[in-house]
Amino acid sequence: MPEAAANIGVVGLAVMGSNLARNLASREGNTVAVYNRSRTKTDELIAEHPEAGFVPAFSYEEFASSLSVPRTAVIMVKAGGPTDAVIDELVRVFEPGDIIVDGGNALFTDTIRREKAVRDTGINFVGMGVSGGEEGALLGPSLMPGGSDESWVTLGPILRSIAAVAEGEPCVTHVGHDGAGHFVKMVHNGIEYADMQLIAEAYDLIRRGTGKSPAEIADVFAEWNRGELESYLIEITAEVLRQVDAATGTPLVDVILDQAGAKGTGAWTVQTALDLGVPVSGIAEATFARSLSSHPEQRIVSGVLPGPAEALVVADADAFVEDVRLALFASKIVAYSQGFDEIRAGAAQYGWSIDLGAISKIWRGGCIIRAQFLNRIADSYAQTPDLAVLMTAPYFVEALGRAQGAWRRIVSTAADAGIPSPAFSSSLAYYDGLRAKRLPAALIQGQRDFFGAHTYKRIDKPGTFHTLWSGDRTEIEAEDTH
Ligand code: NBP
Repeated sequence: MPEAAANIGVVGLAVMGSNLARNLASREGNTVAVYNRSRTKTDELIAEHPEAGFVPAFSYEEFASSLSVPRTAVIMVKAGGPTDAVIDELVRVFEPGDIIVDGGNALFTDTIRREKAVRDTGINFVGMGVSGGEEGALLGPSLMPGGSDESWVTLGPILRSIAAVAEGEPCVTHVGHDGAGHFVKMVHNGIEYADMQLIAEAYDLIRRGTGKSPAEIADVFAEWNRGELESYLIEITAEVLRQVDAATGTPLVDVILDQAGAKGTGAWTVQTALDLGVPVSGIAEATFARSLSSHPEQRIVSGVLPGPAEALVVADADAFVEDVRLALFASKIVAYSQGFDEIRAGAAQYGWSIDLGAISKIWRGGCIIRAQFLNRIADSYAQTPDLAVLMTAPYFVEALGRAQGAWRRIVSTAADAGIPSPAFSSSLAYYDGLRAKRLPAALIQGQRDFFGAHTYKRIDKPGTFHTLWSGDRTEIEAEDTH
């Protein structure tokens, strides 16, 4: 094996790593070193893709010596302990100035911890979100690298060359320092959970309300994909609904067990939002809806709990479908708005300078939530970079104004018919919460002060107050505790 023959390396050659390595190798000027813990995967990759000109390594020492300096390696192994194990090995064989990129689905706080630990060695550590699944890794993913400015100088040109391209622009940007990239990838996945749940609720309502078959609903989604809802998820939904099960001849969707899996990034998004105090109710409901679906031992009560006697039958199917479309669009705006709010709050908390418009642009290609309306988000941040609530941008205000009547009809129809629509209804509740001039939070403050002397503020004068509520006192007393 020639010494220092490769300009970039990949560690971890399962589906994501091998595809990313092939993507890198297909770009002009790249020679890619590859290493996997167990030798078989390396041997298979080399045998199956001679055109890639990979430089195989069978030890970390060999991997390091096959890379030109500064060395750059992308780790694509199972997140958690395996990532730490690989980082330890690379730190052992790399030198100051080299770059280690973790492209796995790491929790951003792990990335912050790892970056801090590796920094002391003089090696650059970059946590990078990678979206688009195996096909994206091969043909062009959306990439969300964090890490230092110094590492971006080296990584930028390489990552731009392998990323997806949307409207002539590569879907990669330097998101911010240390864990910023993985934070943004986490929120991307949270939005993905919400988007998928909303689409599933739309399908369920149309099916139960109109009696259309999955294939007919596939046509509806295909039609929607030609308008403002155009997106990868709507497109693949049509394909999933059209699929017929070869064994039974029935729509495949009807033979798939209705228990949704999850790998945890939705839960991370919600847990982090709770810590930051950011309401991401649409994402939370989508995550909980998967939990509810996957508890068969609880769902056995379905025949026990009473519900409406009549099944839903809508009088005008076309009008109902159009209402569902508008409800879906409005709820989707809420999901993205909540996600962007979380990124803004995370950036403030962790000291990252994140360009929200740039994030919306790099999500336009390669990733699962790619959608036409990300352009409208980019436009909104271009017009008002410090937009406090995304959906108050003029485009979204107009769209929500157009949709809100239908949205309300759909949520109330679903409730009347006993059809669960947690993401539709929580999105609407969030929307109305933001609209409300006055919230019943005032009563909650009163309750808190009553049982815990937690104090409250008044609308008519500054200060913090506590009322002596009980005992033999009949009057309400407020005292300024300042
Ligand atoms: P997996 O997540 O299934 O991980 C398998 C790889 O990890 C193999 O190469 C395995 O080596 C290696 N590995 C393990 Br397990 N423990 C190791 C250790 N202690 N030391 C060294 N290597 C170890 O692979 P994947 O599905 O290709 O995903 C790779 C990463 O990309 C993950 O973090 C994943 O979350 C992330 N990701 C996945 C997707 C997707 O759509 N699948 C999208 C975006 C990001 P072995 O062959 O020796 O067992």
